[in-house]
Amino acid sequence: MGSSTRSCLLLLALVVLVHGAARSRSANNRFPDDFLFGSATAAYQVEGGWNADGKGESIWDHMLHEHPEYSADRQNGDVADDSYHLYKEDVRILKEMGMNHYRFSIAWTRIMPTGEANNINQAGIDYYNNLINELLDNGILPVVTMYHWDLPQWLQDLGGWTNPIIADYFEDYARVLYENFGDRVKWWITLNEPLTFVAGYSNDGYFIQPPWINKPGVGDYLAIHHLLIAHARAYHLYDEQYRATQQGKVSITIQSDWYEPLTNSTEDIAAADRARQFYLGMIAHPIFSTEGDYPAIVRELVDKKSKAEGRTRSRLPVFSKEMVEYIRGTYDFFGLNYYTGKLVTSGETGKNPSRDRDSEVVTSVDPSWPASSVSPWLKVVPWGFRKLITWIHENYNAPDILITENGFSDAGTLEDTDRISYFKSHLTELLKAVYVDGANVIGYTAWSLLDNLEWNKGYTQRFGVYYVNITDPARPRIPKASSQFLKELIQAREIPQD
Ligand code: GBH
Repeated sequence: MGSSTRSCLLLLALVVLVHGAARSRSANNRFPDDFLFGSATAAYQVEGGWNADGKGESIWDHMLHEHPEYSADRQNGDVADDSYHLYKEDVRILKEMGMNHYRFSIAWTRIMPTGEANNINQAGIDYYNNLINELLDNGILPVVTMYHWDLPQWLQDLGGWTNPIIADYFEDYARVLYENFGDRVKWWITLNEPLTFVAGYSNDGYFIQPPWINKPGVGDYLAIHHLLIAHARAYHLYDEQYRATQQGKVSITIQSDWYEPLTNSTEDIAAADRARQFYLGMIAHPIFSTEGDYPAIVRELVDKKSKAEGRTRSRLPVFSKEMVEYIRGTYDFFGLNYYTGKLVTSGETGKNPSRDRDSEVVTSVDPSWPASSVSPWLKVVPWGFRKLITWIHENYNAPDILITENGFSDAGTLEDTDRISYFKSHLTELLKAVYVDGANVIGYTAWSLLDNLEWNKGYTQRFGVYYVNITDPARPRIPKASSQFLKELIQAREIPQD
């Protein structure tokens, strides 16, 4: 080959190379065509109408009525964003942003005031029918959470999640939902963040939540055990009686921080893995892993400590072989909530006994992580998002992952540039997990559509892309800069580059 041919080929190769690089760079920035964008809320945080038209009392109604002092600003969900009356406004702003889906939750007590199936409240069914129909009329898919922490107080009086009978009641509830809404709702999430709400039985941390029962390392484990069964019951019910005709998907939403080893030491690496097993695997492993059941390290450590405490049985109940099989595989996708990351080393912390102490890990945060959020727990750790997604992809058989929450809190400014950069950096890491690591992320749901009642923090920590002035009885929805950012991003299906 002549030297001019050679340099010609070389040039061609160079052009192809540069072109390819440019292409893959822009591809990395672009969302897959069928990727879903949405936003989320939860019933107690937005609906209000706490006793309207026959709604029953939930554990959150109960606690914040009895103990207004448990709330940072003495607010409660009695009126909240008044979405019970203003749901058309919510749909309007979802459409304004071009959202593909809306993740909202159903208040069990609005439909079944005591939680029992012999007592159905038609006004509650009507409300959700109206919301679902309004969404569909506007081309928005409903993604429905069955349980976002607002248990009927009547069921709590029977022990709530610590009573195994809860699985029967939850299955009854799921049946009512499939029967009434399943013709139109194709995305179901049984439970939101199990490991967050079971802390109501262990008085863990600073998150005061109902039933606020102080039985760490016992009550929370009972609740975990029974909610896994309840979830599986709802899943199998769908499989056996509804899937053929309704053809939707049923799964669960799990929240996890990313747990990064404090140093590269073998000890810290093992500690970080223990943290993932105790704070994510505890729920995910029984459902999503190949072998099912609680993670081996969880079983081993809790059993060992229970024995050393002189107990006749483990504080963590044991599943029969049949139950392990019954729970394993009860998912159609992985619902993931991500907010922040932690550094992990081994050590002893927490009450004795408690899940924290059982895990033999101590967590901390890196002082260099931005603490721009008003929520003290929410340090900005975007790279943890990618690592968590990829860890789930690799450990649980590459499931379809729907990000069901991700978001940032401030005190309530309309020029919410910190929220925009939070979204931007997290979406950038999400796309790395997709294009570089091969994870199957099918959608992203921003928490939250509206500023809303941040549980016992009231309105002091605001996550909305729309601002709500809760002293204005009309509760107008006012767009923040971040809603415009999401609108443009969804339109372009691409992360804007500076
Ligand atoms: C999600 O939980 C919830 O699903 C959602 O309802 C909530 O509004 C949103 O996040 C924002 O918080 O009281 O300082 O001890 C995310 C996991 C678990 C983070 C409880 C805050 C309490 C911190 N959350 N945690 S603190």
